[in-house]
Amino acid sequence: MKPQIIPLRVIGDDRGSLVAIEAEQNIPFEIKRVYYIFGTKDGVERGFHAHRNLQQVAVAVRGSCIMTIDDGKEKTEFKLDNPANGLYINSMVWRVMKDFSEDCVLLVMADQHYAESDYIRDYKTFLSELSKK
Ligand code: T46
Repeated sequence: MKPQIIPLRVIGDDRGSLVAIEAEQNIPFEIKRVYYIFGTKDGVERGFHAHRNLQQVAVAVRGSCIMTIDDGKEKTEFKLDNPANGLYINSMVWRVMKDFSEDCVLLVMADQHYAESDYIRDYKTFLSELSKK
């Protein structure tokens, strides 16, 4: 599956809104880890890596940011600014995050535990590993 926005159903009533995220239902994998990025300083860019095996879904549960996904051939920019949208991020894509609003809370669900060995933090290595796939 390519990087894409997954719409998350909003259950709303006169009290407000609720979104339920369920592994292998509206998220296409079993969730092993959840983390969130917040308090990002003005002008900061994060990411600059790919993952060898990891799949993730990212949701801006508050505020907004831009996530650029580069598959080695083309770059696609996704604006994450809606808690009812998840961005599915497959393995072997380079990601850069920027333009975080001051209030941005980016929630990320992952299908693997944290492992630094899964990261490719050098762009040339990323392209080289991609060409061997
Ligand atoms: C990704 C984007 C969207 C941990 O110890 N455990 C964790 O689960 C994570 C995610 C990170 N860390 C450590 C590793 C670094 O020492 O936290 C530090 C910051 O991580 P990093 O510089 O990789 O953060 P970002 O924002 O560049 O990337 C993160 C995720 O690491 C990455 O998987 O896809 O968010």
